[in-house]
Amino acid sequence: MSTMQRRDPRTMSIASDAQQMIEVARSEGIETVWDRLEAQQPQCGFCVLGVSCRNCAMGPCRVDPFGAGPQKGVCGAGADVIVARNLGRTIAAGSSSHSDHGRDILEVFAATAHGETTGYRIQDVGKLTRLAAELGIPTEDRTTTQVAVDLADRLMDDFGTRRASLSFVERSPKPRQELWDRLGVTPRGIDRENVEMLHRTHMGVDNDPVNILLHGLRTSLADGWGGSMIATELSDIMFGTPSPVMSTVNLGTLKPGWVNIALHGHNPMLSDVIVQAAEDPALVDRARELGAEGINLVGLCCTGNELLMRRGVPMAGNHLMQELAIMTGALEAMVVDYQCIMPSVTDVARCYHTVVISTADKARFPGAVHVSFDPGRGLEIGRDIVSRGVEAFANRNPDRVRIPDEPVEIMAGFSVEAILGALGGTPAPLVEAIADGRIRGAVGVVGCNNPKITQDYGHVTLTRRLIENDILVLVTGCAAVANGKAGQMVPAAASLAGPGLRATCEALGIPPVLHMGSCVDNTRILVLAAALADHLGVDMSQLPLAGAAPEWYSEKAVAIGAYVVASGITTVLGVDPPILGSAAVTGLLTSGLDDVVGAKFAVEADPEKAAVLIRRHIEGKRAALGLPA
Ligand code: CUV
Ligand code: SF4
Repeated sequence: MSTMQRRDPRTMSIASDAQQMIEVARSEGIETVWDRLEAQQPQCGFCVLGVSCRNCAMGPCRVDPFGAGPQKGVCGAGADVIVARNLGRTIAAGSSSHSDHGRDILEVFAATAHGETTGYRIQDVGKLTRLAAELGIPTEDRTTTQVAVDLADRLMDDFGTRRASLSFVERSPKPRQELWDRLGVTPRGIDRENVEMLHRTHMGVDNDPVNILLHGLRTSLADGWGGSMIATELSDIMFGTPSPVMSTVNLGTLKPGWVNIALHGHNPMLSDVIVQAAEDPALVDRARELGAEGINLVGLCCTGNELLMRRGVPMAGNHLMQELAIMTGALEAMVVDYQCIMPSVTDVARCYHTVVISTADKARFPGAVHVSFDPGRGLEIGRDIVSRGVEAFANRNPDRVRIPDEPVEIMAGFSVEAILGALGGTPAPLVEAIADGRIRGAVGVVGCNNPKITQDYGHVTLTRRLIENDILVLVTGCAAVANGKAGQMVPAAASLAGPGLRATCEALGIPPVLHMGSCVDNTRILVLAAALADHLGVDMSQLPLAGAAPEWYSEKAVAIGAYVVASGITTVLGVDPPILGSAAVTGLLTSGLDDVVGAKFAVEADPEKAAVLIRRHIEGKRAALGLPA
């Protein structure tokens, strides 16, 4: 830890709440993610390049990237196969994570349709009806329940292998569907593609790196146009389709005299009933009895994004804030579901009065209290969890409470429905603004924090440079939280944008950086891109669009990047993926793919340079469409 003690917190995060809490961690001697990254140095050079394999017990094997040592694993696999297999498995892990989340939502939706849950209902009947009609499910003269049961059945099928393609693939522009068919990458079943990837990457199955990578695209498409999209759409139906809402963000959302409960992870199905439970007068009374002013719920990571988008619940922070949030000494409970929850949170919580409450049977945390989620008793479980948070308030040590900073305002809630609604129900005004050059294009800035990058610097800098140059920015996940903390997500932030984007935002009263939700909600960006392409009668790859994941860390982010590129949108990564040990794989992803799917990956760690690269890409797409320079 010694070198960490000397590192300037301003090189670790640009967010002042994080910088202050890093000092607190040091003074208290509590280890953080940054300390552990330091302790791992130097990280394995073989793994960094992707040329290590432990897929079988003849290994583990490594290929010498300098050519002197072995060039093949024991089975005979060279660097290209090893790198491609590793990447394929990473995509499958990310895609499986999103899709399993989607299935969990679908199961609760199905149980709700059958009247077997408490605390759940169909909130957006209009969206249910639209979705059913889209999928050819009869809606006339039928009850909401009947339609919901059929919709659930239909989407359950998407997880298996009963049809030639997934339900939502038809939402993509026709030329894109035809391209996927020609390439043989149209996803068939959500589970199937993931399982097939595990099969292909077993020793001695798919030994052609290009063939593996094509299936990698298919696997990712089963996430983007499958599992994740199901998660988004059904969450909207059950919890409400987001519409613009004002809230606040950063650790200042924790309130000194209140019971503070943070909801962390990714799945809204339990957190949504917890929000209902926190309004229970009996629990609020109990909090007051213990001397608190009330119950304050805040979000972390993507569960937080789900709640912020739909209910305006304040957002305590993104990925790298999870340990620091506990160190405020003001957090009674951290309720976790799954994904991106560091195992270290229970270690940090042990130093405070914070109770960590795990809720998913598939995601257990030694040291946490486990309250098993059961949608049949949703509300009751929600109350139990909130009550544990309330009771923990009695153990709070007021002398250890250090809440840094005042919260910053943020506007969220930009579902596709909300964006089209603001535009008068059609993408036409946005397409016109892009066509005449007031808005040059749009970029999805998405993904995580990674301690290898100064926290939020990549997200905030890239976004700032893009909006300054009249490029509309759509954000999800931790990128959204980063931009929110930096004050770039309120309508007044239009003044940071170039003249064309600024005028458009001011006319509509919206920020130049639109919060579109959690990581599964990147599918909203796909749906919007498809709507723009259809309106212009072109493919998505022809639009002046790009994706960026400046601070990505997770396998899910790799799956997202892959489906975005496979959908025709070039994507810039801020952290090297472990592929550089294979010239063939690197060449395909960063150049060859352009000829195959009309998009590719680029890697650029410096967000200033990434902004230039993206602007050039967007101007190139505009020129090809004959739009004014
Ligand atoms: Ni899903 S995947 S760190 S919380 S965005 Fe945040 Fe978002 Fe990455 Fe995780
Ligand atoms: Fe080594 Fe081949 Fe086994 Fe991988 S699959 S561990 S390269 S023998």
